[in-house]
Amino acid sequence: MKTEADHEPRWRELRRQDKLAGRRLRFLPDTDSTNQVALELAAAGEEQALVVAESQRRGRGRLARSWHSPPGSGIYLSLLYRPRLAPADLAKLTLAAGLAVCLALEQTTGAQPGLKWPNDVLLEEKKCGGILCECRLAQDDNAAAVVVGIGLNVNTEAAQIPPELRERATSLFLATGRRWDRGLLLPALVEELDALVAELEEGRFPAILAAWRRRDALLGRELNWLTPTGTMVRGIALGPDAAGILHIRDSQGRVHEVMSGDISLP
Ligand code: BT5
Repeated sequence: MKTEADHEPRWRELRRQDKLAGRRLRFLPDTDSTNQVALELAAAGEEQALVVAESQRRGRGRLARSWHSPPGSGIYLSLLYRPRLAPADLAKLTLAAGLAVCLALEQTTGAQPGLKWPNDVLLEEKKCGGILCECRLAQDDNAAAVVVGIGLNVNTEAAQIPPELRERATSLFLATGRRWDRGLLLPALVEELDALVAELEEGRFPAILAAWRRRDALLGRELNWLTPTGTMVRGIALGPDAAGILHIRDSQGRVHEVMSGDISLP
């Protein structure tokens, strides 16, 4: 069996580094949640932060869900920004982060990931990554903070995926049949995300949306939307609109704006 030393020389180097992309890099062998650490740094007044963990005990997803974060195989990353964006732009930031993951994967591995609104990154129709954006309102002299959390299954083997997720989850290793150096992917992720956050601040969401839509794995497909009130709506995905909100058209031709709730393929 190949050891980490064989296939991840850059990752080992990175773990010893204290800087990446012009910021201090906090590399934690294990933590509850990198998003939690970044939010605490925001509360302590840090302007920006970059937190990476080898494993998480309580990696979190949206709506109190969890993110399975075993050691030695995934990237668990949180970036703290204080962007010049309105609170309503948070949905756009989630889409921008998903696109950043796709661009980083495409450039470093040649893989062709898809996106599932609002925050899933897919390989071969299965989830390999997820985004969780959390914010902290402006306080005292500090501008509002946004933490962008990214979880990505890189060298995860099937046995490391909990049985109940195996049908729906995959990793870069499982999809491409080879192992990847997370130390190559991580800088690419940070670089792409920084670039897209800057684009958002410049009001260039339309360009981000266009690139997102080219990777939309749901576009034109029939799906189920479980609304926040618990009703199921079946419709055709029309893609996200200029505000980042998904539209779906039901069989009566009615168009619904999906702001929250869960989307699944029938
Ligand atoms: C997400 O939530 O997909 C956001 C995941 C964000 C994780 C990162 S890791 C770094 C940072 N620090 C944190 O604490 N979090 C962020 P959501 O759309 O709610 O999806 C969660 C669902 O995905 C779970 O309920 C499972 O069904 C599935 N899931 C959990 N772990 C998975 C994994 N490793 N791979 C694929 N699917 C997973």
